Amino acid sequence: KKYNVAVVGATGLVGREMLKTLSQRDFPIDQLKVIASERSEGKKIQFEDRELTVESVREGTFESIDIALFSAGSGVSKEVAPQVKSAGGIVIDNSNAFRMDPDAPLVVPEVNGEDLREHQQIIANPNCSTIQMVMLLKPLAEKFGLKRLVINTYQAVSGAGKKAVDELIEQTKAYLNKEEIKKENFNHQIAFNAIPQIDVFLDNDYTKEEMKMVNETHKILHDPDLPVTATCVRIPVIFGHGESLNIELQNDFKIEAVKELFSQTKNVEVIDNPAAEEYPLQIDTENNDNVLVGRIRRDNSVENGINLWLTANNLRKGAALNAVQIAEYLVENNLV
Ligand code: 11C
Repeated sequence: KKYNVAVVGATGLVGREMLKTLSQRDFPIDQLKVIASERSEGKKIQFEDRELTVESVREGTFESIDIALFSAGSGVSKEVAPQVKSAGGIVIDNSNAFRMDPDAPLVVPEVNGEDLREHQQIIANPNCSTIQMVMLLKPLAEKFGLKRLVINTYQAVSGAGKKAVDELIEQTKAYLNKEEIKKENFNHQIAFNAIPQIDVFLDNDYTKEEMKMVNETHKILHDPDLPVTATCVRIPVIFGHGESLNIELQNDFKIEAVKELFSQTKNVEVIDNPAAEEYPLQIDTENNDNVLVGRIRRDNSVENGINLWLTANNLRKGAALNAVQIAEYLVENNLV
């Protein structure tokens, strides 16, 4: 069987990656619609041997659509996703519009794919930095139990979209040429700098990105009481998010057993050879869909503590690939 698929936000960084991923993974597509804002209407997008024309949302756009992948911001999702649902289709939404909605499963297929069985046509794709992290937390939770988690992120500018990538490149050139640094997407200079703010500040002085990591982790792991705290930092890297995790486990463990556990976890790759100075790098994620983990070592300051470092491609496993994997799970389990 083949499915009618729409990509909403098809001209953006994640939207393009969604199209690429659908093709690379041979998703069974019959009709394919590429949808974006009116500004992009009429643009052509090549998908395999099809030349697609970008449409904007109109009456009837979603009439025959089985699955719509959204990555056009939460405003568009809130407004347009209900239209897909009432036309009978399923939405897989990459924005934060529905993540905390109790009716919307928030899913990383390797971690909580089973939650898709209860879907009510709107499914949320988690935040990129949450996705890569829960891929490691799930096996640890199952084998040793989780007690507390401290997260520090080192996030790529592509998480903030194409214009943010351009801004890093322009600022870098301007800095090297001793020209004026122009700021539009980031409140502070990002070239040759680190900015300890991702998304807006909330009343508790954490940023929205930091609270996403807390709340989404609770929901995905079905562990709403797990103590989690995060500091999220933007760094001048284009692709690939890095994270340093400090994890306290419930039970005692051997560090070799943790490495072994990760090496047996699907779509996780251990790169951990201090003697050869080998560990995951953000640049390693450009053409690698796995979550890369290394620097795995015991935290001797607490009982049952681990420190580790992980990287993953924020546009692929952190966004487009995870969304397509959700679609694949739906198809494989007759949930469309
Ligand atoms: C960033 N994590 O790196 C963000 C991008 O809620 O889906 C993804 C925002 C989201 O800026």
